[in-house]
Amino acid sequence: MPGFPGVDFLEVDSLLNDDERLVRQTAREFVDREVLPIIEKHNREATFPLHLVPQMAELGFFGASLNGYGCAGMSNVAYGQVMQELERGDSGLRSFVSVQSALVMYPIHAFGSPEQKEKWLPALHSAKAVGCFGLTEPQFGSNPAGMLTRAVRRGRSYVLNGEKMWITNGSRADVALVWAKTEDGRIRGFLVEKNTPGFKSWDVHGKLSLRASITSGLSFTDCETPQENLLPGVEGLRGPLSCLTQARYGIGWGAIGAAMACYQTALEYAKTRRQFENKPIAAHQLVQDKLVWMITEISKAQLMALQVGRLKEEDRAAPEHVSMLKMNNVWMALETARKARDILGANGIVDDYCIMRHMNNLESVSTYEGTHDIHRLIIGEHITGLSAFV
Ligand code: TGC
Ligand code: FAD
Repeated sequence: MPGFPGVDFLEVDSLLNDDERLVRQTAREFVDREVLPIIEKHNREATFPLHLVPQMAELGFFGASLNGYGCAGMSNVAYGQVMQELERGDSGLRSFVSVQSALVMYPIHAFGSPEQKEKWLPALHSAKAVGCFGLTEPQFGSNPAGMLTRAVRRGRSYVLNGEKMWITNGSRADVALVWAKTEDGRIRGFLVEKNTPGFKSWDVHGKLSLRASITSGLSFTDCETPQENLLPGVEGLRGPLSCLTQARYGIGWGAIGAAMACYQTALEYAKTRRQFENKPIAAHQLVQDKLVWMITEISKAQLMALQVGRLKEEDRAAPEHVSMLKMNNVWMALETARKARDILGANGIVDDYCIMRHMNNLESVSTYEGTHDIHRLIIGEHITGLSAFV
């Protein structure tokens, strides 16, 4: 079967360098060869394809934009290309890499002690260990500042009590980065290892979105964590939010991949499906209108992702730039999926085609890492100087 040809109306490829194109091609072939043949089965059975994890490690996808500790040190744009291709396969696959890279490896790299870095970064990079990121709680999602999880100092340990919810890879993780308030009310990060007494996890079942991804709850009951497991380099909400800035950037690229898959599927279908006068539906004006909307929005999304990526490489990407990228590109992908589903008519609702799976996944992607509206308000605060949150 021929591989994915790409969607590149504005020749955005010409703005990439050779390394970036090579990384993208590697990720593209991996997805065509290893992911697409098996993903619908995993989605149907609500299982994550764990056997792909060592292969992704081998390809250097974990912590790909970090330097040292065996990491690939690739450019932010090359990393974005990987995220795009993985999400063209499935948002669950991109989620796995996002969490491991941006939400667990990045904070250890940026805020960890030398011992924490030595212990965890090579293991996470090679996927000998899997990590998760526990910020959201049952009562506090968009407003993590309200978190109830507490860490109280006892001798050379911290004792954690509380609950985290909707945690990607929570039950699979060897280490959970848990954000909790200490006695002074400051938010701190703790590396809680699997099998620590008092730490439990369970899986969320019945998901109609991100089915090929593990989503868990975590609970901490008098869970004693050595003080060496506290991330020393950051205090306050700035800690978790700076990790989110990294992960939201990856989602901004990933969403383009999901949109590309839906567009390509709808285009091929519209050229062969015939209705009225034996014309292909692609010849009907309203169908063309939908396809043109998609390719235009995908092209704009590519340019936005590339520009934020280039700013990031110069250390000039602000959180509000990343918010616009995440907000716009996920919305664009969701609208693309809805229009593509419409073009396939009844065939659009079955899993012989990827569209409905992407559409359902994108509902979660629109919610996690800051909902669409939270990102509107972050940008709104930036341009007006007035916060809608207080
Ligand atoms: P606010 O007062 O605005 O800020 C508190 C401190 O944080 C700093 N800050 C940031 N730092 C780095 N990056 C950012 N994006 C930052 N945004 C803010 C800020 O400068 C301040 O620092 P300091 O030193 O002055 O204390 O905080 P707020 O309480 O008003 O909250 C603002 C708000 C609503 C935007 C924030 O809470 C937010 O982003 N909420 C959304 C929560 C969210 O995104 N949760 C995601 C959970 S993880 C997840 O979904 C993983 S999905 C994984 C997958 O499967 O892919
Ligand atoms: P709420 O905060 O209750 O929001 C509900 C609605 O109210 C939304 O429409 C929101 O936009 C709106 N709203 C809230 N506040 C305002 C406001 N001030 N103004 C206007 N509208 C507002 N979390 C983690 O910590 N780690 C993970 O690994 C992780 N993985 C996830 C995986 C999946 C599949 C999902 C679905 C979620 C995951 N999350 C994770 C949680 C995710 O980050 C939260 O669901 C998200 O932050 C939203 O929180 P909430 O669901 O509590 O919604």
